[in-house]
Amino acid sequence: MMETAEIIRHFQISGRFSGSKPFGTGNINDTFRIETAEGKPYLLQRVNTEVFKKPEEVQSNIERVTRYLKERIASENGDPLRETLTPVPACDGGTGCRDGDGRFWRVYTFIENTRSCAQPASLSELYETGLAFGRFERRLSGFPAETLYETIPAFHDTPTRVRQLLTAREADVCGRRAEVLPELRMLMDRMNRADLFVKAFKAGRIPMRVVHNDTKTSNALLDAETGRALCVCDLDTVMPGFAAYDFGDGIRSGASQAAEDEPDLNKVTLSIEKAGAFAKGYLEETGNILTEDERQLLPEGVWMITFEQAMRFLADYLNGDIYYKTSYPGHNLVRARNQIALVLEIERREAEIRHLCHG
Ligand code: GN1
Ligand code: MG
Repeated sequence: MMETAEIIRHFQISGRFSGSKPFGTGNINDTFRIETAEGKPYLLQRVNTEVFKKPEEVQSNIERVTRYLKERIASENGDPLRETLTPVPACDGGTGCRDGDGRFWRVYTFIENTRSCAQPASLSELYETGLAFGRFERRLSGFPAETLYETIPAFHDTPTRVRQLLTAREADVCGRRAEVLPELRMLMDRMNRADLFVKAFKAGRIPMRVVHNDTKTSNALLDAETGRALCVCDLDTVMPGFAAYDFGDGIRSGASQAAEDEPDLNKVTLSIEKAGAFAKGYLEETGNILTEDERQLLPEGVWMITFEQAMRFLADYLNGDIYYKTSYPGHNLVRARNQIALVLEIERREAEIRHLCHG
């Protein structure tokens, strides 16, 4: 594609551009793998500026966090070039660049020989994915959280997500409300549970710490040869937050027996074994940094993040599919129904989920 060749010239890469192709499965940004002659491959991304209104602040967070991680990794005798992302400097300074249409681009070195949790995931893949996200939080536990920008306001503030769904319902800009009354009712019936973490924080029971905030299993890279945890990617939402959402999102995405847009709701069940494998990896890394209350509340994050995700998909459907990429009409509704089914499954398995962090 001509355009990516033009963009990549604005970054300090080695080698000459020789080709690009779309890469990955993200719902927000556009990603390309760039090949170079006499050089290494790169990862080029167009950051979605409807979602990230201030991409320069996103880049500032990523630069600082990856620099800090590289020091930690080196001090643990790890490989700073493979165990975290490496943003490539732009020719005009910083690590991002605007094109003539105001679109925002960035480049990373490409980490080769990786894969993420396959669908359906194996227990060892989930364990390694838990290790990867837990290690990320552990290595960042000394980073001053309050100095990071909030790249999406109220991102995992579940009460705000409730209000956003109510606003979408009232506005009903596409006339879709009538079609989703049962889904709205189901979610509204549960809105009094939404403030659990906000209340625990206000009461001083849990801290805000540097978290990843988008721990779906595809965002953890495993070494393709050894299958071991290697690196965490998709750092756009790294900011202060609650560990329980990271814990919960790993299980929401990795322990469901169906993809999050599977239309056959009979397939939407939770594997407690898989949830346990993720929890084991995550806790092995974070056991020493989490407070006792924080650890107690981790299992609640599984329900909370799934409830929140269901609301976000349904709100986007009501708003006319303006946030998530969709592949067909009704995609967001399929996703919302899938996540609602998963909330119900999590409620049925609540006792088993509570046990995940004990023993
Ligand atoms: C988006 O970018 P991606 O696909 O990893 C979203 C997450 C959702 C996820 C659901 C910035 O993540 O919050 O959990 O889709 N990211 C943002 O698949 O909204
Ligand atoms: Mg993302």
